[in-house]
Amino acid sequence: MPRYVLNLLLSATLWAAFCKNQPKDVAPATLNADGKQTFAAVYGTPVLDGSGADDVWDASDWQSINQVWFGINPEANDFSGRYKLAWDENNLYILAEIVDDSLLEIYPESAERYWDDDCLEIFLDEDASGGEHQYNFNAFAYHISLDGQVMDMAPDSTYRFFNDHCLTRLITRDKVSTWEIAVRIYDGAAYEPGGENLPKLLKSGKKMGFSLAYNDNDRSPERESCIGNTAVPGTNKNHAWVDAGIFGLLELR
Ligand SMILES: [Ca+2]
Ligand SMILES: [Ca+2]
Ligand SMILES: [Ca+2]
Ligand SMILES: [Ca+2]
Repeated sequence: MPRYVLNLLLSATLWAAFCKNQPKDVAPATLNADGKQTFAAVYGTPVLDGSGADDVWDASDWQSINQVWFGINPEANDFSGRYKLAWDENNLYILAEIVDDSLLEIYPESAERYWDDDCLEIFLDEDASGGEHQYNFNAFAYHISLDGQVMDMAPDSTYRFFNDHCLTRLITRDKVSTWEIAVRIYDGAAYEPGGENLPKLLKSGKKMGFSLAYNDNDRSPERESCIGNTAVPGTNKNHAWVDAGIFGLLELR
């Protein structure tokens, strides 16, 4: 059997292992010939107000956040999530709708253990190179806290704020939080911490490595689950924070 058919079968099997929080009105996952999950962002500029009432969001399909990367497989009222993607010349835009029964921030104003607070994680590999990115900028792993702070690890293995990379408006009504985020895209190979880094101008047809996840903590010092948008093969699924090779492939349409 050709390798790409095996890859497709493997990915389809992984994808079938949905967690319990599969929303009903999301588009099915699409895979390319290498078995890599693919995503598309539509062109347009939303008003960044924490509401999805924008023409560009009407033109974009919901995608699911339903792959258990770490911890428990949550019930739908504990966690469920879906998102849309858009872009213009200046930003990638993410609209994420997250159901979480308890919003928790136990490490406020701290860059320590930020992944154990409720937070959205955006993984971006600007040149889709894949590869290791734990202590370099080959790819960014932005952890966005409930108060909009953005954290990732720097080459000196400390945690740093990257608040100017992602601008977030978050509105929570009852148990539903709507995150509307503008993400600036940087050339990781040229990125200097504290330097004069200019975001890239984006064009139609550009491809980037991309994944999205939510860390859910409701009641304890540690998160109970991390749920991603990308099917990860193997037993260690909590690997996006180290390996850009498991990201999906995003195309700007
Ligand atoms: Ca909006
Ligand atoms: Ca929860
Ligand atoms: Ca890269
Ligand atoms: Ca929570």
